[in-house]
Amino acid sequence: MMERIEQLQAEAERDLAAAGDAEQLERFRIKYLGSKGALKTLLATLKEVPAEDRPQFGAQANALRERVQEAFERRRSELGAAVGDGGGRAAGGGPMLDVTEPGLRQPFGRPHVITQTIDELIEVFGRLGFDVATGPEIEDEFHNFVALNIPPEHPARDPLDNFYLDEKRLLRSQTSTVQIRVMEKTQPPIRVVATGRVYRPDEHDATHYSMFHQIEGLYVDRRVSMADLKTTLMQFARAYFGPEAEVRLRPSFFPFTEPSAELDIKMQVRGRWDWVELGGCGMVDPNVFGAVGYDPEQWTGFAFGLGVERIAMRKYGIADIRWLFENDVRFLRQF
Ligand code: FA5
Repeated sequence: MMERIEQLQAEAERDLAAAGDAEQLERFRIKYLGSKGALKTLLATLKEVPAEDRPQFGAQANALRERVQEAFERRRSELGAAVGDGGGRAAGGGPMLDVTEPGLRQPFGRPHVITQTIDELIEVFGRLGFDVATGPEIEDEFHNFVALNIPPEHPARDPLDNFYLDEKRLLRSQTSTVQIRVMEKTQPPIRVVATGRVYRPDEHDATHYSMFHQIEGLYVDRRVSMADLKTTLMQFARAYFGPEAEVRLRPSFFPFTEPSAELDIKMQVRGRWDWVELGGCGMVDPNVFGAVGYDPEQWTGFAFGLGVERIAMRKYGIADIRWLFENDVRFLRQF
């Protein structure tokens, strides 16, 4: 048996040295290393070997196979022959390229449904003539409250109802801050929308979250009226939700608009159709114009601030705001 191993080694060395091209090399591979090759056959004879010699024979046969495999690979790289080893490696050890094989599909990401909604809203308001403005998420009391005619004793300024960072700065609780920032650096006429994140320590439920997005609108010109505000919001609702959507304006109060209203929409939350508040709106209060140095005798305007999550919930039939922020791709992939 041991002679058989030595004999096979000698034969393999001779054949390998004689293999001078890719074809001969492949023939060598099949003859010695293939699934029905000489080395497999040799190992298959193991059971005929007497039990006491079997471990030694097995070890020698395996060692031979390894030596032949190594010698084969050495020879193949010497020749640089264009033959594969069937394991995805080309001759010479480089990667084998099969141009007919289907490619690996990379999973594509997509914008979050809130990002998509914001893009759609900017597009709709763009058609109504509104530019886009931005402002910081970390704000000072002047822009979040003072300039918006919200006095120090107002409950909206309560530290428990806001995320204060220190004495003077907080995470903005509304995008109305951007109204002030835009008016500080521009003269009327103004027609802008601003979108972004706002923060409030509200308890989470089906329609409330502690971080959410708003879209703010500001229109300042001469002789702007409540009719312009109503027309703009109704046209927006019709264009975005479709003519069948039920919306209403309801009288309300905000320190920075007078008169003020809430925009409500009928929608399904947790299986029930009900009026849900989309946002506030109104005619810009003269005190706000005063805070930014506009003459309230000359300029008039309207403003609105709507909750983007609520808009997306109505548009896409999402019954719970919390689903938007759980990062469950099975949910998010639907949009
Ligand atoms: C405001 O934030 C005013 N700045 C809106 C405004 C702008 C009025 C311009 C007049 C002129 P309010 O606090 O009602 O208003 O919030 C507006 C909308 O944000 C709500 O109607 C709702 O759609 C959304 N919203 C408020 N709190 C939450 C919350 N915790 N989670 C999700 N959405 C919320």
